[in-house]
Amino acid sequence: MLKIQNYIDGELVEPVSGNYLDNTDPSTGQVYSQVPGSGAEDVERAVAAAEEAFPLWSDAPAAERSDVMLRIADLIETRLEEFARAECVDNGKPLALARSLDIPRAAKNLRFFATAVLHAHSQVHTADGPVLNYTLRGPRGIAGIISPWNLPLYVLSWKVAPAIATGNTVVAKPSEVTPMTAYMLSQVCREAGLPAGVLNIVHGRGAEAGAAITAHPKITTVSFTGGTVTGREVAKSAAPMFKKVGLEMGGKNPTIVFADAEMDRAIEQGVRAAFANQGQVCLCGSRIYVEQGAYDAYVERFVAAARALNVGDPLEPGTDQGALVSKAQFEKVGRYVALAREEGGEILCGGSPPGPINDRCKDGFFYQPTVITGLSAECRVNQEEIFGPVTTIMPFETEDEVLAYANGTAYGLAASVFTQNLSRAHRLAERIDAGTVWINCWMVRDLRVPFGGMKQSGVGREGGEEALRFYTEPKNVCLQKA
Ligand code: TXE
Repeated sequence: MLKIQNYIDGELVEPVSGNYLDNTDPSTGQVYSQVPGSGAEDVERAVAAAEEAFPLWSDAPAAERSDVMLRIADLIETRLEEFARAECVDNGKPLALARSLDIPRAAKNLRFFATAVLHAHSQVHTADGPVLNYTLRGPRGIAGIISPWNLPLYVLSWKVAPAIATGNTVVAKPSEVTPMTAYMLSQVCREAGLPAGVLNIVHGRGAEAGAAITAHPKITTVSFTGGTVTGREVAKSAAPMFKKVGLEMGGKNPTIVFADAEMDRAIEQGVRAAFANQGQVCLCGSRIYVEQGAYDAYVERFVAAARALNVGDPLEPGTDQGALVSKAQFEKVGRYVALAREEGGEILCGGSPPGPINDRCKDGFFYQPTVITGLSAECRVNQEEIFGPVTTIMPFETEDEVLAYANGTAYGLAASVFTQNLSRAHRLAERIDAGTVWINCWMVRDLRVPFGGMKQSGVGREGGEEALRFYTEPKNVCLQKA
C-alpha cells in the first residue's frame, strides 16, 4: 500500500517515529494509502530546513523565485489528469470538479503570485520639509500553513504561493484526511527545482503536527483554514508569541432571493451554492431566504432541481454529487438532519443516504442533497455550520427582516443576494455582515479581491495585495534630507 512521505529539506522522508495513519477513500470506505503520523520532532526538522533555506531564498531576485513557481504550475498542469484523479479518490468529490476547478486553480494560484511579485512596488512618502520616508516590505521568515480537506490542493496552494513568492519559507501541514495531492505537489516541487527547505510539508494529525507548528517559536506567521473550533485553538496557541495569524474559518452563508429576481438564475445558483462539492465549501449558501410572494414556486423548483442531481460514483462522468469526505463528516450530516426533524423541520427531499450506487461504492459515505423547510432562523440547524449537502429554505416579508436573519448568526463569511432592484442590492451589500457579498451570482472568484470573513468566520483577508501584505513586514525608513 502506498505510503505518503513528508517533504523536508528537499527530500521525501518517513516520519521520525515511523508512525503512519490510515488514509481512506470515502467513496469505497476502504483504506487505500498511509499518511505519516508526524509529530513535533518532524516539525522541528522542517523548521530547521526552512530556517537554513531562508537567507538564500529571501535574497534571491523575485524573477528567480517566480521562474521556479511557474515551473511548478506547468508541471501540475501537465499532470492535470493524475492530480484530478488523486483529489477525487482522496476527497470523494466528482472527478469532473477536480479536473475543472481544484487542480487548474492550484496552478492559477501559483502563477498569480509568481507574477504578482514581478510587479511589486513599495511606497515613498514625500512630505513638505526636510525628510523623506520610504517603506520597505520584506518576507517575515518561516510561515506555518495549515489547510483543510474540502479543497485540498486549491487551499494549500492559495497559501503557499504568496508565502514563497514574497521570499518566506514554509512549513505546511495539509489535512490528514486528504493528504495525497500535497504529496504529489512535493514530488513536483522536487522536479521543478524548488530549492531544498523552501517548502516543507509535514503530514499528520492536527493535534500533533498542526499544534507543533502553531506552537513553534520560530514560525512567526500562521495561516489557517478550517473549522472555527480549531481556529480558536490555533489563535490560543499563537497569541502568547505574538505571531501574525490569518484565520479562515466556517460560514453559515445566507442566499437571499427577492420576488423580482431572475428566477432561473436564482434557482440555478442557489442549488449550486447549496450543494457544490457536496456542500463542503466554506462559502456554501446553506440558509435560503425567499420573499413571501415567490416562496412556494421557488421551493418547488429548488426541490425538483435538488432531486435531479445525480449522486454517484465520483469517477463516473455523469456524477454531480460524490461522497462526503469521511465517515465523521457523514455522521455529522446525519446528526444535523435528525436535529432538524426534532426542531420541527420538514424534509422535502433527501434526508438519508441514497440507494445503492454501484458495487465499488457500496460502503462509501454518500448522502442525498437535502432540503428542509419549516425551521426558525434561530434554531441550531440554521445557526451552526453543517458542511454537507443540506440546505434550509425560509420565507421573509421585508428587507429589514431578511437583513436581520442574514446577520443573525455568529458567522460572517459570505452572502448572495438575488434581485433586479439595483438600489436594494447595493443597500443590502453594504449592510450584510460578510467578507464577500455576491449579487445575482455565487462563488465567482477573482484572485485579486480580498477574501475572508467577519465575526467567527475569520481574522484577516487573503487574496491579491492582502496576501502579499500578510506575508511581508513593512519597515519604514525616514531620511533627513537637509
Ligand atoms: O476541520 P479542522 P475538521 C469546518 C466544517 C467541518 C468542521 C470540522 O464545519 O465539519 O470544520 O472539520 C488541522 N492545531 N470546516 O475537524 O480540524 C487539521 O489537521 C493545529 C470548515 O476536519 O478545522 C487540518 O489540517 N491544526 C473549513 C486543519 O486543521 C489543527 C474546512 C483543518 O481541520 C489542530 C474544513 C490543532 N489543534 C472544515 N486541529 C473551511 N473554512 O473551509 C486540527 N488541525
